[in-house]
Amino acid sequence: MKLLTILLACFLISTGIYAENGHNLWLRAKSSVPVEVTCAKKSPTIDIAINELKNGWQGKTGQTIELKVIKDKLLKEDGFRLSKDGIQATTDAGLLYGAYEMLRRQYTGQEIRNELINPDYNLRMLNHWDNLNGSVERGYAGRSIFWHGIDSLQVTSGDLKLWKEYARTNASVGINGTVLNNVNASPSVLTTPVLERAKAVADELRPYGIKTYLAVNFASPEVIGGLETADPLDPEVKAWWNEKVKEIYDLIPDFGGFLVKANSEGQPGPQNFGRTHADGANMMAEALEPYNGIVMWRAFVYDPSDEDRAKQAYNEFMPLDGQFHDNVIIQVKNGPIDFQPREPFSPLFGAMKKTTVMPELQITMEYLGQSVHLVFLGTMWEEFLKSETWQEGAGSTVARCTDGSIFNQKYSAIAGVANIGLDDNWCGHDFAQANWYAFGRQAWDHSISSAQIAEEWIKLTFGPDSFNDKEITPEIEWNLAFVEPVKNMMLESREATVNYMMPLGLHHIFSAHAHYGPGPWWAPPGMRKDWTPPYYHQADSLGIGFDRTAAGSNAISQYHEPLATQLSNVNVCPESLLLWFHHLPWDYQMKNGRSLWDEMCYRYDAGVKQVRNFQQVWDRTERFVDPERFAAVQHKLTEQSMNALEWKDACLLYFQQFSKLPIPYELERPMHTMDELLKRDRQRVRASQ
Ligand code: BDP
Repeated sequence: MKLLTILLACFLISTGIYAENGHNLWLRAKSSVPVEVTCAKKSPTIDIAINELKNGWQGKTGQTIELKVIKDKLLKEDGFRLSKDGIQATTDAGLLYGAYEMLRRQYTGQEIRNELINPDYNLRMLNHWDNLNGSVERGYAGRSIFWHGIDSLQVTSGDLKLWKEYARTNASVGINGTVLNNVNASPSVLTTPVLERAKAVADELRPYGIKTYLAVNFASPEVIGGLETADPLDPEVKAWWNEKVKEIYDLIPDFGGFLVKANSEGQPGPQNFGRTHADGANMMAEALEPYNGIVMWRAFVYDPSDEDRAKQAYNEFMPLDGQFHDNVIIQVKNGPIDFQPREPFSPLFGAMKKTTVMPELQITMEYLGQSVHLVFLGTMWEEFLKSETWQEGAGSTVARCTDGSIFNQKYSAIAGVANIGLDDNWCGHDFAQANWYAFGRQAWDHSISSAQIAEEWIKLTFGPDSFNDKEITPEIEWNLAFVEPVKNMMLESREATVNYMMPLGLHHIFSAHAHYGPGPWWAPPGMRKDWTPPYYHQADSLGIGFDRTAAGSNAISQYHEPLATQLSNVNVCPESLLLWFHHLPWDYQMKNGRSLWDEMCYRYDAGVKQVRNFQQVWDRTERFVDPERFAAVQHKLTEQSMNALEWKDACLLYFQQFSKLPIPYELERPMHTMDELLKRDRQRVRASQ
């Protein structure tokens, strides 16, 4: 029977008729040639490195590669020295990263020469927003890979297999930490049976150099500990956390630490007891300190006050700068509002000079078309990491303000909210895998270009083995007719999404809570103002945009000079962020001579056209892609194209009620009516409730 299955599989592969579900991500098995790999040291991690090299070797046949653990002051913990005939590192994990780098270069045709390669951030981690019941907050790729419910904590062989694949995938791009559960954390995560399952995950991840972390609920001592308070200064509360931390380390000796969402969107926190974020974070930090554990304390805080939401995190955290223990890291979302298609960087980066700050990116595309739209986020993160803060003079990019090269800090870290679930292809959309890949690559090397990342990912994820047409002459044709156009599509995709959703600095004009379709009108009676789009776009008969200059909310003053002055000056402020910072009349003249209204119409129209062009680009690639992935992507692009048109029509027809101006006659006319769009929106809102 087994033989029969193997024969059948061989037949299907040789005829090209096999199902390709994308499960192998960028680690598709390639035919390899023999290689000798030696290492004087033995460990589970080194065994993995040796096997990976043996199974994937594309270099000279019969070559000998030496892996060596050395002492070297220039190497960081995970760094390595690469050469044609070996890898040297100070740690086993460094050797493993070196092995993956060597293979990546072989597969993608990059040169292997003598080089010292260190990661830019020490802690490169995924944050899973997975709930213990198995659902995933803002997850668009199926249910949780870690949790199946509080009554199903027993670990199965299927779990172990999946966790191992997950660990390997992460290690291959340098990710070395993972938070197993949602920041909206259930107190039950700290109960013993749940911790035992977390231990099982940690055991699978460890050989791949990955540490396990948990998100915890600040009220845990009350909810599961039976105490009367969770006041961080209460001795019993402290003792409870100390005990809990000890229990965790008994199970998971290399446990990484806690991630905490406190006093944010209704979550409990130290302020419930009249204490500060610093009091809360430091109390946990003290419990973790003896084990070298860390606390990642989130700065995603805002209240429905009269203060501009974009200013609130800065207002709350800046006065605390210098008060946090050195094993506390403040985790700050890339932008000051919330993972929008485009935001300026949060002014907290570089401003907190005596506190370690880490960026939080969102890999799962809550606000960028979820797992339906093809949006490569590498470009967005590159723009963010390379943003100039001016905090310590020229060259103080966000990346350098957080990687430890400017400020003296014990840790440097970056996190991405994972887009991973139980779907066969892990991420829902085949191209969403590229964002997991990009996050790892940029966390390791924040100066790498998104173009390089896209090219690597394409070459690793598709390739001659998945050609539909076996007559293709690989290299030349593949590069010109597949790699290049697909790469260009990826590199353009985020800007296209900004164009058809929220061009020129518009933000948060989604409908209701699903954050998917357009809803610039959405403001049900009684709803918190800062949860409704009109709060953000401020459209009226005079114009549109959020005035954040001194005449408005003055959020601009939170940025360092000369940036603050540049942003305040409407003639200098980048047009891509114009309506983020300024409320402007409909006839305001743009640099290209068009009125603001006309330019908005052109941008929305351009976004729709860009996606239609992506459909053409993709359809032309059919020969190069296995039928399954080709059809899946084609199908999603069709939906994206329809959605883009809906976004354009909804936003233009809605804003036109204020501008009272025609859509330039040379542009395509709306294909929907306002009534139709409102009806569709109501249906969606009902469905999501
Ligand atoms: C928002 C999400 C919400 C998260 C929150 C957070 O809509 O689901 O809980 O961010 O980051 O973007 O805490």
